[in-house]
Amino acid sequence: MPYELILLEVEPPVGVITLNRPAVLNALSPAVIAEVTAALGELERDDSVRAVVLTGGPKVFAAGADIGDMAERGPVEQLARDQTGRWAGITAFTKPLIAAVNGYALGGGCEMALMCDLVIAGDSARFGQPEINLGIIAGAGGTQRWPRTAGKYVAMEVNLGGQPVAAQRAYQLGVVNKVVPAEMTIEAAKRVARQLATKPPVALRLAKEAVNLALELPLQQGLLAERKNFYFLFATEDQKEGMHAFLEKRRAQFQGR
Ligand code: DAK
Repeated sequence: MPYELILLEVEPPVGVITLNRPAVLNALSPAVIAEVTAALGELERDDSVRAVVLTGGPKVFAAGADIGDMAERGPVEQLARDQTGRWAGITAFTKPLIAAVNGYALGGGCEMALMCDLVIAGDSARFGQPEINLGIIAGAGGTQRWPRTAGKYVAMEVNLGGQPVAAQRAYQLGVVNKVVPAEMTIEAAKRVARQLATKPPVALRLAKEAVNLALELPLQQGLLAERKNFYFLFATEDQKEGMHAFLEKRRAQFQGR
């Protein structure tokens, strides 16, 4: 499908989605989110792709939802547009999704990064929820994912104060996996993606699912879900391949079956 607001590249085994509205700092209009989730759908179905990088390019990740698009709307209109349903396409993606963040990741941009599985930040990255300055609050997870990631007090600072958190501090808070020089961010994220692409795809999917469930379920239910995924993997060819390769002292070749 042709895209107008994003770029989609497939360099098997890695897919790269780049937000592409530089004139408005990659502001996330509903059309952008629709393209991102359509691209993720394509990459989900493409067996040659085993991990995906989501980036805003070298200068900015995204300065949030499109304020021009929202300014005059009412609540019923907002509700009817089912933005939440569209954004859910990001968290529904089952392959590893790695955010490569340079510059501002604000509002919905920050929430988009927090929806990814790993975050590689350039040293120019700034993460924040400035919605408070617009008379609203975060609407795509900012009040929920910050406390689960960085704890209550940082979440309060970010959501009430509206000041962005710089890359290095975000790293210290555990909000990002790695900070690299800004010009290296996308390549560093691709490197992580290529490493993950060598892993068994079904196990990757079930590991991702189980870790995400940990944020939702009481411990015993989470452990049960983990155990079921663990047992299920003994039905895969990749489990046999992984264990035989270990015993035969060779590198495993995982097929995703
Ligand atoms: N929307 C629209 N345009 C934006 C924009 C945005 N979020 N951010 C920047 N721009 C535009 C600017 O208007 C400017 O356009 P021109 O004037 O050149 O035409 C251009 O991008 C360059 O921006 P600046 O001139 O402002 O650049 P600076 O370097 O001076 O400042 C900045 C960069 C990022 C600090 C500043 O642009 C800024 O504060 N931007 C707004 C940040 C913000 O408040 N973000 C939160 C938006 S609310 C939901 C899903 C998502 C959301 C809610 C619900 N559901 C699923 C229910 C998300 C909400 C939000 O993100």
